[in-house]
Amino acid sequence: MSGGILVINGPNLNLLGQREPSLYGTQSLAEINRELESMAAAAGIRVDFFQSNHEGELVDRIQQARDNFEVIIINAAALSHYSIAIHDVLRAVNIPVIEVHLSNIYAREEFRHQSLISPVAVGGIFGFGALSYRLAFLAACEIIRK
Ligand code: CA2
Repeated sequence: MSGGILVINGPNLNLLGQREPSLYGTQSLAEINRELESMAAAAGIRVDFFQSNHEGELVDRIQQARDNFEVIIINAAALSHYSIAIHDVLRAVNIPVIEVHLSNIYAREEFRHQSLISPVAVGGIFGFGALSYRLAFLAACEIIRK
């Protein structure tokens, strides 16, 4: 089936809700995804989810998204800051990309201030915890409607 939104999460985000609640909140990734699922159902838009701790698996999944999804929402986690492979594949698939971060990466360590996702994204949302995903989802729905 083609169309819809693919939500991708990178390394360690499977730990959400279990550790570092002051930085990343108390909701698990499954809980965040459930909220996005209800938003998708209300909007009549297909949504699919993928999380991996492995750069190559993320690259494979993004390659497969070509011609199958209208928007990619991605929190590439630490890979955001240094993965040329993810930058390249996002550019190659030619699908609008929305970058998400739970935390405000620009208010943290300097090594988090660079994102290799931003140059290939239509836009990004960071610093609102789990709300960042929901705001990104609304933006994705608008992109699909236009
Ligand atoms: O703020 C974000 O969403 C980040 O993408 C999260 C990444 C971090 O490397 C980025 O700089 C910003 C880290 C994800 C790790 O998530 C954990 C969750 C719970 C416990 C430990 C790590």
